Amino acid sequence: MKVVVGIPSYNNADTIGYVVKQAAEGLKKYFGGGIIVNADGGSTDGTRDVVLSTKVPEGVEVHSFVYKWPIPGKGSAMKEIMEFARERDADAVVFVDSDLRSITPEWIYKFAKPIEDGYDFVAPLYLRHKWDGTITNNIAYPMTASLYGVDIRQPIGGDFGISSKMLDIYLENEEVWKTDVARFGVDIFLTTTAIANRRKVIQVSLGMKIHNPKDPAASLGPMFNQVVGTLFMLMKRYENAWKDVRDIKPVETWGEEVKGEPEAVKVTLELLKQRARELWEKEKEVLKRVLSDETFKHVEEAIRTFEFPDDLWAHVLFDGAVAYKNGVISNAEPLIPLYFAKTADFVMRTMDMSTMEAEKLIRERARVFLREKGYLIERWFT
Ligand SMILES: Nc1nc2c(ncn2[C@@H]2O[C@H](COP(=O)(O)OP(=O)(O)O)[C@@H](O)[C@H]2O)c(=O)[nH]1
Ligand SMILES: [Mg+2]
Repeated sequence: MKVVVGIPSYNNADTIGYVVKQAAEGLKKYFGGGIIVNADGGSTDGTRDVVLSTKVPEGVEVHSFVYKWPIPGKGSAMKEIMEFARERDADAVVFVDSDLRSITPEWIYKFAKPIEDGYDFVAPLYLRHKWDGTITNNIAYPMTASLYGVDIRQPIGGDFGISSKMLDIYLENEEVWKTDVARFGVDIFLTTTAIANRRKVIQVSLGMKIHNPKDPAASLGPMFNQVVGTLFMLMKRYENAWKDVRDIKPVETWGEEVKGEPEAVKVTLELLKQRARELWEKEKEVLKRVLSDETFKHVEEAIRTFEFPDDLWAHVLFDGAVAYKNGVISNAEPLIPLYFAKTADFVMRTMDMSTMEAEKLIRERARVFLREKGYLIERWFT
C-alpha cells in the first residue's frame, strides 16, 4: 500500500524533526517505505530545513514545499498535500501535526492500516489534558455527536487517515477552499464531510496527545471563529444528514481507550473572564439579534456569574447556527465571548478533578445537546 504522510507546518522548527523521524520509522517498519510531504506556510525559523535534513531510513522519500493557495492556513497546506498525494496515486494519506510530541511510529500504522481494510476516514482517539482542546470539548465533539449521531470523540484532533476516495471528495469543489476551510476550519470539514457522505469511519486509539497547547483567551478566539463558522456552513449544506438523527451511536473503535493523566495544560482563568466581559460589551447588540430572548436573558446572567450550564450552551450554539443560516451573521465571531465564558465555567468546575473525571462531564455534554436538539429543529425549519 502506498502511504503518504502529510505534515502542515508554520514555524515548527523545534518540533517537526521529531515528527518526521517517527513518521519515517512508521512508514519503513509497517509499509516498507513511503512518502513524507511537508506543506509549509512560509516559516522563517528554518522549519523546512529541519524537515529536509532529518535522517530517514532507505525507502522513505521526504518532500517539502511552500503551498501556493493564497489563503494562509492549515487547510491550504492540507489541500496541497492532498493534491500531491493524488498525483502520486497514494492509497492512503496520513495527516499529522508538526507540533506533536507524543507521536510514535505506530500512529502511522494505526491511521493507514484501516484504509487498507476498507475504511475511508480514520479519526484519532487520544487522551488530552482536561484543559486542552476546549473547542473540541465545548463545540466540535458535542455538536458532531448530537447532529450527525456519530460518537467521534476527536472530530478536530488534527491528525487523520484518509482514503484515496476521500481525496476526490475533499478536492471536488474548489469554492469550499476559499472559506475558513483553508484555515482551522479544515479539520471539522474533513470529519463532517466523511460522515455526511456516509463513508466508513473508524477511530483508533493512540495514547495521549501532547503538543504545544494554547491558552484559550490569549490565542483561541480566531480558531473558534474558523471552526464554528465552518461547522455552521456545513450544517446548512448537510441539513438532510442531521435533521432526522435522534440518537448517538458508538463509532467503531480500534484499540482500548487510554486512561491516565496527561501533562498539564495551563489556562489563565482571569484572562478568560476578562475577555468574556470585554467582548460581551462589544457584541451585545449583535447577540440580541442572534440569540432568542430567553437565551439572551440567561447568557446575560452567565456573563456575571460564570455559571454556564450545558443546556444553555447548546441553545447558544443552536441559536448561532440558525442566525447564520438566516444571514443575521456571516461568521461566528460574536459568539467568542460566550465561548470564553463557557470555558471559564468548565475550568472552575473541573479545578480539582482529574482528566478522567472531567472526561465524564464532556461525554455527558453531548447527551445534553442531543436532548436539546428539538429546540434547534424547531427554529431551523421554521
Ligand atoms: N502551513 C500552515 N500550517 C499551519 C498554519 N497554522 C497552523 N499550521 C499547522 O497546523 C497544525 C496544527 O496547528 P496548531 O497550531 O498546533 O493547532 P492546534 O493543535 O489545533 O492548537 C500544526 O502542524 C501547524 O504547524 C498555517 O498558517 N500554515
Ligand atoms: Mg497543536
